Amino acid sequence: VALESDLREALARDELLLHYQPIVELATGRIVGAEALVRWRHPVRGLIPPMEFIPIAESTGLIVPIGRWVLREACAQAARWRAAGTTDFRIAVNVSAWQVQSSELVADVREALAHAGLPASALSLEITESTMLTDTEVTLGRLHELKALGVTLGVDDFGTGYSSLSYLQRFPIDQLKIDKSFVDGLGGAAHDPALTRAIVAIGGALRLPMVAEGVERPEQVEGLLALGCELAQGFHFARPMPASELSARLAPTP
Ligand code: G
Ligand code: G
Ligand code: MN
Ligand code: NA
Repeated sequence: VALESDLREALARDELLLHYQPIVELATGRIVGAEALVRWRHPVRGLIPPMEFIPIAESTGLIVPIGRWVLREACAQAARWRAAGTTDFRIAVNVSAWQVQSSELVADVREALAHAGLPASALSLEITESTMLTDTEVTLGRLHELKALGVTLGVDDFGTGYSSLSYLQRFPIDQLKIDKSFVDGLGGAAHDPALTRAIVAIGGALRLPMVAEGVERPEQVEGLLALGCELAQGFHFARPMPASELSARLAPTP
């Protein structure tokens, strides 16, 4: 309860911040984008990870203003990186099921893009597979509204939803983010890559670009390339980091 009232003040007190985890083109190693990941610098408890406060934000409705701030901040930063020379840089922002249910999401996305001067094609919204499987009428309508803005829609944690894949054909999806649990199965004698191969094959069959999540070992890079996956993120490349650190690692778009 204490944390909840603190969270109400966190935005006004400027206590939220974003870290950015690079998204890398596997064939070249070049950073072509990043996923924005929110953190809360609590005055007493220190840095609080999203797993601990996003659920509170959702149950209190604070996710709407917090999500609005995340979109604004991430789009503004992406526009700066593009202006500095990484002209094809793309930013991925997580959007929870609660945000998709909110009628304010579409206007918030539109305003964040306009305020930053960022083209919609440079923004990818990550929507978890479980969101796709709930409240499908509202979800379907919302995703079409977002799609109409020109943003990329990506399925986060792809492969973990297991109950139905039919949403892939009904929803206007542009990209799949392969869940870490499947990437773990690549490289190393103890692992069986059969499931990973099957998951990547689904993306291939639907002609959807794929981003592998949670790449931790060099052998996984080879395995993903062999399967036809072109983009990845994970500790093997870089951990989530402050904007200033990512600035130092970016190269101009060739
Ligand atoms: O690094 P990590 O602990 O940052 O992130 C944990 C999870 O928190 C991510 O899987 C993501 O789903 C969620 N998350 C991170 N940032 C955001 C955000 O800005 N909005 C929402 N809704 N979820 C986020
Ligand atoms: O659910 P979402 O995909 O948005 O989760 C991103 C989360 O995964 C963040 O908490 C991030 O810190 C974490 N993460 C990113 N790369 C790796 C990795 O290589 N290994 C592990 N264990 N976690 C990772
Ligand atoms: Mn994500
Ligand atoms: Na994920």
